[in-house]
Amino acid sequence: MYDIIGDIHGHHEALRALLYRLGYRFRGGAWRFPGARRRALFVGDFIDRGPQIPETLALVRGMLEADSALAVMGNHEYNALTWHTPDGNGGWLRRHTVTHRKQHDATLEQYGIDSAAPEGDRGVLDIPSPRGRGARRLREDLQWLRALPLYLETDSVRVVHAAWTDEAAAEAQNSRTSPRAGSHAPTPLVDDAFLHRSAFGQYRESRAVETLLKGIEIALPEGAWYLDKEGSRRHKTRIRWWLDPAAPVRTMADIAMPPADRELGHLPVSPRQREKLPGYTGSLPVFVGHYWFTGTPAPVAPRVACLDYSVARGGILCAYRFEGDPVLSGEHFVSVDASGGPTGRPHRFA
Ligand SMILES: [Mn+2]
Repeated sequence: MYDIIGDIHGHHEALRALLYRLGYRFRGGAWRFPGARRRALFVGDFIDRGPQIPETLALVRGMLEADSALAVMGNHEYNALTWHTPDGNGGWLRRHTVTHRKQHDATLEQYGIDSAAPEGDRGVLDIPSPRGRGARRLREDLQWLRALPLYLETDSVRVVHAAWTDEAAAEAQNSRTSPRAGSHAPTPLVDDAFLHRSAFGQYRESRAVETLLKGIEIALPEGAWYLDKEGSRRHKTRIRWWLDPAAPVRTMADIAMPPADRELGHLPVSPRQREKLPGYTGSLPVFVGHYWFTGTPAPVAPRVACLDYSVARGGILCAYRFEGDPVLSGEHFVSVDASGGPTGRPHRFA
């Protein structure tokens, strides 16, 4: 069975403490569960924002190689891959804007790359051997991250960074990113062709990445907007895609994610906006990260749980001890704070 672990964002100490609390131990060069009876399953977003990004990647990679963990890609890994990949026209698949740079800065800095220097304003994936040890190490780590699937499905559970729809999963599967449950693919799944197609809106690779890694958004009514955490004006909002479309939805407060649910909560939801709400009717539980939740961890639907509780913003690093539960329970969340200290109710381990 699996211990599904939320967004880490470079919080290596918290990750070690959480693994320890879950019963994993460092043996033979990697963290493992005694007797290999359980495996960790990571929802992605290992990099950016936090203090020990290279160390976090080394730990996760060690577990994947020891077969004591599985992982899917988060939007931060995908964004890093596109940031560092040339677009063929003198730019990059992810534009090097101030906002994008700010999101990726902690990673660049910890790999010793000064992104403000002209030399640093380059991708490490465009040349086989970039100058500087840090740049070479980042290149090597990004090459490894490309092997992460966009989602995973085992016979008991589904894991995806942001949102599950059957359609998006099928679109990812038609491309070369088809996941193989129970294995870590040895070859890059997110290859150059995939990256290029996914960076432009009209391809199924792009639709798959948007839904699976970034979530589902709806356009706000004409003229409505809010400021996001980076101070940019936003005319769209992420929605709680897992909500039952048959349940009553009246206003943005019912369907939008923060901060739009608060700031624009009074706005009505049109039938057209409502159609964008897929709900989740699958029989396997789905675990996601991505949403910067706060408060006490709990499932968001009978078979959907978010494990991102904002460790990189003063919150906690959260896991779910999955025992094959057909309906998820608040009792199965296990967490630590950013310094690795235990939080919440004590968990009794079998
Ligand atoms: Mn994310």
